[in-house]
Amino acid sequence: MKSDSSLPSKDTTAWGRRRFLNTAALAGLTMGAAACTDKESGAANAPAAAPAAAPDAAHAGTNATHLKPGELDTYYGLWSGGHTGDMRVLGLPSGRELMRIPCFVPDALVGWGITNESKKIMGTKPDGSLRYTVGDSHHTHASYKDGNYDGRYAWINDKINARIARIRLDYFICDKITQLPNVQGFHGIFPDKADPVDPAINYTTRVFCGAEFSIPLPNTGVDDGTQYRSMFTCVDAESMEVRWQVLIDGNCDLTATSYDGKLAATNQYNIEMGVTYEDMMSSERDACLFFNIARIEAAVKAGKFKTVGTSKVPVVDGTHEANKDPKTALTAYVSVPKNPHGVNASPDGKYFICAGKLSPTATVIELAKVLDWFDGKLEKLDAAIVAEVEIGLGPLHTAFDGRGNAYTTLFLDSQVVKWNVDAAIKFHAGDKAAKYVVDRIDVQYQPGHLNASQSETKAADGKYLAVGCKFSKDRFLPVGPLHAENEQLIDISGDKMVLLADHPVRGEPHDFIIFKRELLQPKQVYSLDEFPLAIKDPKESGVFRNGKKVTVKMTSQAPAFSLREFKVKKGDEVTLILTNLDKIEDLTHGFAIPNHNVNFIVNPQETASVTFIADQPGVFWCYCTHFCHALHLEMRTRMIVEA
Ligand code: RUQ
Ligand code: CUA
Ligand code: CA
Repeated sequence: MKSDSSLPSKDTTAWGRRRFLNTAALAGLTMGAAACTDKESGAANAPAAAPAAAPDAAHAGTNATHLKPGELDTYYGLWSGGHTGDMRVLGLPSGRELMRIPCFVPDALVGWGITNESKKIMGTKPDGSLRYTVGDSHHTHASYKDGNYDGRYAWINDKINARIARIRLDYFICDKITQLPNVQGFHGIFPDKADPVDPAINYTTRVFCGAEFSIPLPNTGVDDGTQYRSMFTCVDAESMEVRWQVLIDGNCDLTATSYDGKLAATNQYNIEMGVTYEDMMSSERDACLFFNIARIEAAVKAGKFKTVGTSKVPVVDGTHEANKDPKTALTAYVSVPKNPHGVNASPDGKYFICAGKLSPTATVIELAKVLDWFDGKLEKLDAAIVAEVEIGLGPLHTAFDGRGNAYTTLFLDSQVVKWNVDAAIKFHAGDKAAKYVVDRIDVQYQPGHLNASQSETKAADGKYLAVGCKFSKDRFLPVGPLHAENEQLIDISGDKMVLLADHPVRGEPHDFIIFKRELLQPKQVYSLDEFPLAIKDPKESGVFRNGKKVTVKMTSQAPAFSLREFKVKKGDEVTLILTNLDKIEDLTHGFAIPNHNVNFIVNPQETASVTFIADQPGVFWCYCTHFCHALHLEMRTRMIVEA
């Protein structure tokens, strides 16, 4: 990586960058077009790459992203936090980060992984310590009603430990985490948008999870590469329990769901089930694998399942071999060029679009035709492919504007390409005059995910597009070897895309969603009744001993804790319960105990508890860590540990 040096270089022409990545980053990967690809495509006769232009005042407005002091954003963005295992909340179009909601990894601000309540959600070992302290979140999606976000929940994945976390969008907190059994590399995640059978259920009740890695099942230490499998998992949106799993061929990458609730899909690489790198690339085409949700649930109900290992979760057989008869098939393997990436549902409800990654194409699959195949009305499943067109090098993910256009990231070209889905279908059908590529814009650099405002809802509004660029190189002040990633904002309201802003983000967010702020009604003060341990009156405060176990009950009201001091004995197991009785919005207190690894906050009307061993005699000033009052520094209490 020498050529792209550590110094902010001026020598960063688009061609230089592309050559660099084409030769270095994917060295050894073939970029040839796969079979069944439309060649002399609209890509060739498309408009040349637009320069990263200054905002076009006509439809962008020079200050579109600059809010005046006190002005509020019009969109929420929910960003995956990557390695920090949290969900980040952004305001758009400003791009300001408003909140981080910890899920998979401890967080020192709120005491996530410190309080008993958060540890219970995160999961602990028998000795009470956290089961996991690392995470790798990629994808975040929210619950639906009537094809739009309903503001109840969002979900986020942890790839490392196959965990799915749920966020309550009323309080912006993680309230449940479930570890999926018998899978590794849990990657794609998508809630359903309706029930496949009951039309009254027009909202999310399931979340689908794709596992990327194949493993021996059960994974008991016997290594036989021919026996590796992965699974597609359904989690109940309310209980967060695993409902069922489907045994499949290939590795799941991303996940998409239809608006009618009937179909879910995962795009797959490694349909050939290779274990080594070369084997994973051996076949010309992989698959977009469709799941017939109603049939799978009927099979589970009828007892046509097995279980794997110690898990009780029903597992149905979705392998290619077992699902050749469309009339009974639970799954359908629609072919796509090999090693594809993202699959995205168009907001008109008609198509799933798979990006080619190694193939310079996007594949458009018509959902009605997939359903026809399941009904025995379509002879060849691949006839559901209504377009497979060239769009540029390294296509990864697709977003939509609600006006019939798709926007796909081109990792190798460092561009976003805007293309028209209907025109692509016409071109594929033989109308070679159909110009489906509408516009291209350079982004900085190597984009992965992108998403447009309301893109994955029926209310796609075609205003803003955010692009998660994996490399930022020269776009920010140099800060050593680790570079920020560059989340860029693009105005897509006009014919031509207009780059509006760069935003540095800590690695590595991957995916995100953007939606209108009216769709959320967050609460800013808790209710005491949400917490079973709440201390509702300062008079209930005190030290309560039961052998070596001591419970300390305390309340906070600015600028004081209800106890000026409390006494315990060396060796006691102390559980400290703190209720914040302040009712005023924004009046958060913190509680830190020196030398005991304790620090957490309590928001207005919140109760939290910690348990620790008072293992050293002495006086310890427990102090409020959250600036709350003119006398915040005086807001303290003493823990006296008697020898
Ligand atoms: S993946 S950069 Cu983890 Cu979402 Cu496509
Ligand atoms: Cu309470 Cu600072
Ligand atoms: Ca492959």
